[in-house]
Amino acid sequence: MTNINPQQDWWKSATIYQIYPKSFCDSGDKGTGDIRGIISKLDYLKQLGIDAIWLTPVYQSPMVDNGYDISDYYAINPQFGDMDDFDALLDQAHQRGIRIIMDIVVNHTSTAHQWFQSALGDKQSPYRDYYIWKDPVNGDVPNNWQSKFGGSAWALDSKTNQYYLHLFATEQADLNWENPQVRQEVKNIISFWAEKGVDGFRLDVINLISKQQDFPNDDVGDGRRFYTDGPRVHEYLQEISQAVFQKYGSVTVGEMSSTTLEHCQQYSSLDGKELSMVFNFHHLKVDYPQGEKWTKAPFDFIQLKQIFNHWQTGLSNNGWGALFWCNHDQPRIVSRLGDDQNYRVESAKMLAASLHMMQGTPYIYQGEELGMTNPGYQDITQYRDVESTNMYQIMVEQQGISHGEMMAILAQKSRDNSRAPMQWDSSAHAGFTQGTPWLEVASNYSHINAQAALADTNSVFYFYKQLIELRKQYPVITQGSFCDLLPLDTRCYVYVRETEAQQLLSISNYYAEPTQCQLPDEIELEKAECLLTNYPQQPMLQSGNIIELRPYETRIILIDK
Ligand code: TEU
Repeated sequence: MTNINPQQDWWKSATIYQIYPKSFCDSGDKGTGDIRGIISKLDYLKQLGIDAIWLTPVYQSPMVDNGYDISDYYAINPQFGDMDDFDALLDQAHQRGIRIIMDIVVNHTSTAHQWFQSALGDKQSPYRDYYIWKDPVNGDVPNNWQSKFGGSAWALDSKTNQYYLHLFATEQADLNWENPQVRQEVKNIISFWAEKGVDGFRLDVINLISKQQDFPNDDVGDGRRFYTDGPRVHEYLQEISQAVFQKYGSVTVGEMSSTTLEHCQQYSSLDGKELSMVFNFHHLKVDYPQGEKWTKAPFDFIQLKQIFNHWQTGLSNNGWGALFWCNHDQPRIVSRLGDDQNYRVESAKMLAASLHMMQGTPYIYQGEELGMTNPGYQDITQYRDVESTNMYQIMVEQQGISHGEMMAILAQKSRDNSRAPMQWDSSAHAGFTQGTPWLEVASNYSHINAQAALADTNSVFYFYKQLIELRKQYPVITQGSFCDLLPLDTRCYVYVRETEAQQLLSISNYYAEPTQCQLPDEIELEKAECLLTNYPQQPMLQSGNIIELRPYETRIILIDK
């Protein structure tokens, strides 16, 4: 059991809602969402019951990577509004008891940032050492590290004949954290937003900030082992945390790419020296065969359970994890692990319940609470994401994958699957904009939308609302121990959370076929109370400790000891 101080650790019984502003709500006819649009939907979010909003980047940016390429950390992108709009959002959210978490992207800046502009082509610039520069090796790139968006991670500055490192797009240059001035800039940026009253920070790819300084060639991989959870990363996080996060009492969540449990125990250790909690992505790679994202593949259910079990038990009493299925980089979960055609509502609810009863802080990505699906784009011109368009070019034009095959892969894996505009109602463009949306709305918006969900007491929306309430009501969800009761079951995920007073069972059928599962004898089902299920009728009869489950059925069961 985990001991929790509710005042200090408000985020341990909280649920956080992620907004991707460009796709959330356009207050006018630009075709892109904005801050005024978000303000107009705060009452909707209040009704859902969330505690905080994680706002993905709204800073000044050329938008090559939709705001993850920042050119001014102290200004709002005019596409989203201005600083007055931002202050109004903060104020309006706070008035409703909703906290605001800002996205901080400091592994890299946009190449349009004035630091980079000054550094480019000038070895004497005071900002040259803010970035990572290397001489060519044998007239070529310094090493074979690959960009996460495809191709080499190095780009040439022809004027000085040196390469700069970019782990993401060419327009996202990695900062040199070895330079103490860079770390001071980061502290200044975060302090500026904390002073404004922002409640917390989500730190983009923060476990990539410390690179192994000899920059070796990688003869077995793409280079990530030389900069992931790197040599000085914990030292840097402690430095920032002490100077800023601890001073302002900010909640923090680090996005940890390709990390390990051991590192995450330290990043989120309970002494609060580094961060409040961590995102890891291992459970979202169960449909990447041999680690390969760009293939079409079913998911590995047993592996999914093993990964959750490993992290649930490993972080218990040692750290704190974020619980999530969806974000702006991931396809929609109901299309990915559920059945978005025949059992959309049932499977969306099952996936939600199966995740939300774990220990950690749940994150809901905009539209997930409506059971929104992948949009099913069929033409390459419908895609906007730099990663998708790069990969299309690399795989079709350079590697010879057929256009049809690549379109099928993108329909399953592209980040644009989650970036399709939020579906508010059945009016034109789903009520997202009065103009032409920057990315096409999914055609199912006429029946999958917020207005329809609010009018239907059995909707996915109200199911999420109940999950959020249960977390506040039952300490066993935040504090209980975790045990997978049937790790080898090939259809059901059945785990128990336990405190001295209570047991909470989460029982889910992950498939479209009816099934049954046999619970261990020590689970006393006679005393059980069903707190939530996704079928409106009474649960099916059970004899002994056998539970019959309908397609994608889920049950949350409480047993008072
Ligand atoms: O993403 C980090 C990241 O590595 C992935 O989620 C990435 O999008 C995926 O591996 C590609 O297959 C963060 C942001 O969430 C993402 O939107 C940014 O593009 C990226 O950092 C760079 O800032």
